[in-house]
Amino acid sequence: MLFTNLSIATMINGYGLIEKGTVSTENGVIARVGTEPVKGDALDCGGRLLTPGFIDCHTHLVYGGNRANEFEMRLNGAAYADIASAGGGIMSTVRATRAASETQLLESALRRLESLLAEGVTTIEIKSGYGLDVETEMKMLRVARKLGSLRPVDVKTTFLGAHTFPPEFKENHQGYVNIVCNQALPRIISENLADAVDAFCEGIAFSLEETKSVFKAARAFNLPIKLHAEQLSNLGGAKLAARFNALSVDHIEYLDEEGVESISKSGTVAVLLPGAFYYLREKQAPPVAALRRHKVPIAIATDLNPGSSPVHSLLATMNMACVLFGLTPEEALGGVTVNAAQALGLKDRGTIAKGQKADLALWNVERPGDLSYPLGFNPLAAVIRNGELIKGTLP
Ligand code: DI6
Ligand code: FE
Repeated sequence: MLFTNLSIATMINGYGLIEKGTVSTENGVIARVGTEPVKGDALDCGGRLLTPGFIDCHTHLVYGGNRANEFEMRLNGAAYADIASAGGGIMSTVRATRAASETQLLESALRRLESLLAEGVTTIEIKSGYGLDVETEMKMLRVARKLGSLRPVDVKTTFLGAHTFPPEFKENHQGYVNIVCNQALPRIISENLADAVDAFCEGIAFSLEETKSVFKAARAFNLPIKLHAEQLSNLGGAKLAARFNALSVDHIEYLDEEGVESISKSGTVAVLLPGAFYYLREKQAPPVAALRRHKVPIAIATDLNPGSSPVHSLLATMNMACVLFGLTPEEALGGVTVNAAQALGLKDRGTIAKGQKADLALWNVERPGDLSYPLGFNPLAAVIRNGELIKGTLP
């Protein structure tokens, strides 16, 4: 394929904008990017913006039930942590997910996935973590893998058995840590169901020591790690994750300067999740100034989940990252492309350059800043994946 008259946000050094640019693809990868006049039949894109395909690097897309009732409870004064302690929260989704068949999980997840795909997403990460027993965790991961075969999207799966403690193990944390590390993980590895391991390090979930056990087990199997860290308080999870060379630490509203320094040294990506901040009406924003000072790559993601972030739009997430966290539109776009790829350990996508995977989104706008600016407006024109048109129409 050969495209001309493009405004290309290559996402190399910021927007890396090329005006009146040309892109060609061959065998599923980008063959050429430049401004030279093209020979042969090129599609004139009328000055439209071309970006890398979007990457949602943190979702809990597969789950049973929904939690609209808790949304109402919170707006009637209940706190997120109190609902969780009373057996609601994550546990209410665990009950619904355990009860759901694989087909039911697949059907509900497909509907949610469609919303993301409608906005140019070509790669998505999906976590388990609403099973909290070996069978259900594996069921979730199988469904996540299957989504990638049913829709034109690359799915990266993350085992989040350490999301919280199931009621069966409320009084026996070590027993559950053992199940996660010694029963679930080996089986998940043997069936190739996970590309990374994650944990929720928080007062209402896994302690620092418990998180460390999970990281050690992941390392023994050579799986990269990620961490839900410093979302509601500062336990030092990010520092621990840095010691294990984590791909990313996610949320990090309560991360301090020292923590920022340690993830900067380990090359760990900071994944900001403005949807959860918005829904929980949090007050403390993540330390964006410190992240910039220490040159930590910033990604942003929907955190799509039924409790803290029923957000099904990466474009809305970009807008929220700008309005709520003060990211620039340039940082927001980097957050769903180049840095999101890094948060998943993917080197073959997230920028527009020769040799990169030809996953591209064409937009009915002329400037990249236009993507973060509106709320509830989708200017997508077309999506190309592996060099093939999979959505929309080309000019
Ligand atoms: N932090 C979150 O925001 C989600 N998981 C986590 O560890 C919320 C999960 C839920 O409330 O269902
Ligand atoms: Fe999450």
